[in-house]
Amino acid sequence: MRELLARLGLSDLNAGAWAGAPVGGPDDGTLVSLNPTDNSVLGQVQLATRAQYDAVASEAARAFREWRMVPAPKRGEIVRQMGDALRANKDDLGALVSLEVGKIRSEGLGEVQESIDIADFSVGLSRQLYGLSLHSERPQHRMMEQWHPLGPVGVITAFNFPNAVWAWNAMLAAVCGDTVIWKPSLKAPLTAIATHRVCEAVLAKHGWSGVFGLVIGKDAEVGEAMLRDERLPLISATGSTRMGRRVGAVVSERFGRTLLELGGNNAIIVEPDADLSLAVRGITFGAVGTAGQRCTTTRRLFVHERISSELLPRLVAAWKQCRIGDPLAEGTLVGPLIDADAVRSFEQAVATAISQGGEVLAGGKRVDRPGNYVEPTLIRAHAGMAICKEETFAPILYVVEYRSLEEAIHLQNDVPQGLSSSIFTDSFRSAETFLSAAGSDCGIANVNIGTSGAEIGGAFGGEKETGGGRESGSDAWKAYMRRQTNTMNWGRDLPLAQGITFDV
Ligand code: UN1
Repeated sequence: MRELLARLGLSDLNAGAWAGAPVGGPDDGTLVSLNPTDNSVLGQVQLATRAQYDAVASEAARAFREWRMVPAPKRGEIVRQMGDALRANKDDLGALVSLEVGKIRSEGLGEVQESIDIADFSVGLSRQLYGLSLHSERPQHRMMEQWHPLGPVGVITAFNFPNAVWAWNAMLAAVCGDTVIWKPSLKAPLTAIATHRVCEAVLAKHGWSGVFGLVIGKDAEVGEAMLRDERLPLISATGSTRMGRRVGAVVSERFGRTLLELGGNNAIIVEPDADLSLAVRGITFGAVGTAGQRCTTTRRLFVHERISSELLPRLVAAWKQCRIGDPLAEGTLVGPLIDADAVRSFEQAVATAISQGGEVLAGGKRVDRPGNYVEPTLIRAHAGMAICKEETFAPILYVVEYRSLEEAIHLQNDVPQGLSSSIFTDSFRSAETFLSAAGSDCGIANVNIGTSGAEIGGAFGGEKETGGGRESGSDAWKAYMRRQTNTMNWGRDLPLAQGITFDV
C-alpha cells in the first residue's frame, strides 16, 4: 500500500493544502481519508479555503480565455495523451479506487477503463462538434449553427465513481474548449488528487496548466462559493437528490446551467418467458456489484408470480455465494461500504423494511469483522412499502411479485427517481412495450441486461428526481458548449424576414 501511494505521489500530502497545487498557509482543517476495509488512515489532506477556491477559479477563467481559441482537434490531441497517461497508470489508479472506496479489483480497474474510454471518445469528438447549416427564407442569405466553448465548468462528484465521473465531464469539457474546476467527494480525496495529477502532468507538458483545477473543500466553504460563482456558466453535479436540489436552486437563481445526475431507484422486471440464467446473473451484478453503491444499482425486482418460486431460490443461492471480503483479494465479489454511516443506513433500511412488512430472504446483517461490511440482502416486499421508494446506498434488493406487464411497468415507474431500468424477456412484444412511450420512464431502459454498467458511448442520466441531465456519450457534449445561430447576407439588398418592409 505504501509503495502504491508513493508511486502516485500521495505519501506526503500533510505538507500542504490541495487546491490544484500544494499551497502553504494557515492550517484550516485536515481531511482524513479512511480505508473502508478497517477504517485505518490512508492519508490526510488539508482542506482548501474559500480564498484558495477563488485562486483556482481565477486561474480557470484565465486559462479559458486562451484554451477556447485552440483548435478543437489540437485540444483533442492533448486529451488523447491524457488517455494514454491513464492507460499507463490504470493498475495503480484502479488499486487506489479499491483502497479508498472499497471496490473490488476488477471494478476499480473498470472504473479507470471508463475514463480511458471517454478520453478516446472525446478525441474523436474533437474533430466533430457538428453544427447545422440551414436554408434561409431570404435570397442570398445563409444560416448556420455553430458551437462555441462555454467557460469554466464546475464539476462536483460523488465517492462511488471517484475517477470516471470526473473524466466523463473533464474529457468532454476539454475538447469542447472549457476549463474545469473539480470538487470531489470528501470521502475519496486521494483518488481525486492522483487522477488530477496524472492528467495535469500532460497539460503542464504542453503549457496548459490551469485547464484542470482541483479544490478539495467543504460544501459550506467551497461548494457554495462554486454554486454562486458567476464565472462558472455550468455546474455538473453527481450525488444525492438533496444535494442536487440545492445545486439547482442556487445555480438557476443566477441563470447558470446545471447538469444533474442524482439518485436512482432502478428496477428489473422479469417476465415469465425470461431466460432465468441470464436474469440471475444480471440481477446479482446489478444489486450486489459495487456493494450496491452505484447510482445504477438494481434496488427493486418485479417478478411475475408464475416464476417467482423458481427465481427466488436461485437468487438466494447466488446471494449466498457472493464472497465478501478484502476488495483487493482474489475472488472477492463484495467489498465494504464506504463508511460507518453507510452501514447504519443499511441497518436502518433493513429494520424499516421489516417493520413495513418485508421478509428477509437472504442477508440482512452487518458482517462481524472490522470495516464497513454488510451482507448482500434480499427482501420480499409488497408494492405499498414506503422504503421501496427510497434510495439506500447499500446492497439491498426488494422483490415484489406482479401479475401483468402493465402492472409491473406501473410499479417500476411509481417512484420519484428515474435513472435506469431493465426487463428480462424473450418476447419481442414485451420488450417493445417496455421500451415504448408508455413503458419505462427512465433515462436508461435495457433488455436482457441489468440496470448498471452502462457503456460511455450512450447518454447517461435520468428523469424526475434523477435530475434530467445527460453526461458522457451521444450528444451530451452539447451541454458543455454554447450554441450560436448565424445568418449571413452575401447579397446587395437587405430583405427582412417575415416579409416585413421598413424602407428608409
Ligand atoms: C454512478 O453510479 O454514478 O452505468 C455512475 C454504470 C457506470 C456508471 C455509474 N458506467 O453503472
